[in-house]
Amino acid sequence: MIDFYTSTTPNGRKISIMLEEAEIPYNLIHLHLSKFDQRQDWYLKINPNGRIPTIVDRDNDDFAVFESGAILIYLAEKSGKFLPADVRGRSTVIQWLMFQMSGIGPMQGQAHVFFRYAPEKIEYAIGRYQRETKRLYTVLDTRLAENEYLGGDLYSIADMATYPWVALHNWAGVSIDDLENLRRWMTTVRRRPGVTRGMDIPKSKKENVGEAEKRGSSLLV
Ligand SMILES: N[C@@H](CCC(=O)N[C@@H](CS)C(=O)NCC(=O)O)C(=O)O
Repeated sequence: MIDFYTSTTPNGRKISIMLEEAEIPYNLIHLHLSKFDQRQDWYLKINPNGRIPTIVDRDNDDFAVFESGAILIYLAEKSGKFLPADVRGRSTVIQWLMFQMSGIGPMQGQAHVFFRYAPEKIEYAIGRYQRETKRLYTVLDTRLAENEYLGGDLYSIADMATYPWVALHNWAGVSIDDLENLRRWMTTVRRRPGVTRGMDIPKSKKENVGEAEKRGSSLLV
């Protein structure tokens, strides 16, 4: 059994999608970010970064894994699903997973912060992070012009990592209307039953974003 520590944010949704898609049994532990559950000492022992998501594998000597990309790889290897075994296929999926982890997540996360939450509207910061998010989406669009999924012909953990972020493009103030291939892929991924279930776990409840931001927490980063 997997203990899954998460909240209602895109990095958490990546893992709920994977657990649902791969049909891996898990216990859900919903952390309330606005109450700073993620900064408690007990939690820092399993996630030194004090953020969600984290898993603890009760069937592997309580092995803890933090960082959503590392969790996806761990679960793919454990289940034998959604990560090809051949060297090239595996590397291709990991390349697109890293592209999400190092590009889309951090850049779009900053677009959320400066566009939605920052008390001052700093045009330079808003423009910079929205433009960079759009540029990264354009890279996805080009990739998806010739490939059904990010890893190629097969749906993989790279798609699971990217979908919950692009699904929030409006929240970042970035349009995907002109990115036809990205929109086609969004529709295909959204229709998967595991994705529909995963995107609703845990159920959304309004976090006290304003209060949390004042205290230095980035709920959607
Ligand atoms: N690189 C980390 C990022 C995790 C992250 O930023 N999580 C956010 C929610 S999506 C969080 O826990 N925020 C709470 C806080 O900033 O205190 C990962 O991919 O796991």
